[in-house]
Order: sequence, then structure tokens, then C-alpha cells
Amino acid sequence: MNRFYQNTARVCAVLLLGLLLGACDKAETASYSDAPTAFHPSDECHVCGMIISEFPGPKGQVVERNGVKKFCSTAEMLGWWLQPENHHDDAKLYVHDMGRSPWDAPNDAYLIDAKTAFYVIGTNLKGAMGVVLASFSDQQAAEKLATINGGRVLRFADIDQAVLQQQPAMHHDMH
Ligand code: CU1
Repeated sequence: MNRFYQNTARVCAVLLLGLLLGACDKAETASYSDAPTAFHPSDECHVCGMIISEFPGPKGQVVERNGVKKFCSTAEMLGWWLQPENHHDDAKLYVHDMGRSPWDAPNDAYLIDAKTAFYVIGTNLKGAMGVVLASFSDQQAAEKLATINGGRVLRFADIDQAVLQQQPAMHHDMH
């Protein structure tokens, strides 16, 4: 009886070891992740080169197989994305969900798919480079901001170069 259990335990240990080794193998081959990463205090905007953390409001992030690009604002990322040469099939676009973040300190735990987000344009909120587009995962949260602060709600597909240029760039007071 004892011997039977000993043998069973031995077989189980061998099987378990095999599973663990297999899992390690997989982790090594699948190192690419298209999940968003946190913004670092020294990250610079891919377009304008400014330090992203110095600005309030939602930021943009593009995750591709060949790397991650970070942007000081949603508008700056969308302007970059609207250029056809930047369209890559594997690109994932992210923006902060301002329904779950204070405006001055967007929370990297709530980076959402930029293509399904709701954007509020025309508020008096301060952002970084370009027109301020406040991004939300929740339509009602976006509409609430538009009602309270002025502005209107746009979808990803509504945003083109004309939208991005319809207001003068809102420069953050850097001095
Ligand atoms: Cu920028």
C-alpha cells in the first residue's frame, strides 16, 4: 500500500516537472504582449519630444511588435495615427479612461482601447499638445462631461485632421 502511494507520488512529481518545463518554454517563445505599459516619469512624446508626465489629461500609447510609442495627448497620438505610413496591422492604440482617473493624474491602470473610446472635444480642460480630447470608456461619462463643461462627444472614426485642427493648439504653460 505504502509503496503504491510512493510510486504514485513519484509519477506525479515527474508529470508536474514536465508541465512546469513546458510552461517555461511557452513563456519564452511568447514574449510579445500587446497590453499597454505604464508611463514612466521620463517618457518623451513620440511626436513632440516633451516629457509626457508634465502635462495633465489623457495620454496615448501605441503598442506594436517592434516597440511601444507614447504620446503626450490623445490628439497627438491620433494625429500620428492618421498618417497612413504609421498604420501597421499589429498596432494596438490605447488612451486613458478619464472616467476612472483624476484629470491631472491619469491612471495607467485604466488604459483603454482607443478605437472604442468616446472622446469629448471643446471642453475648457487643459491638456498637452493639440486639441484636447478627453477619452472615456463609458459613453454616459463622456456625455456628462460634455454637458457640464461644454463640448461634444466623438467616436474614433469621427476624428480626422480637420477635427484635430479645428481649435488652436492648447499649450500647457511650461514656463
Ligand atoms: Cu507630444
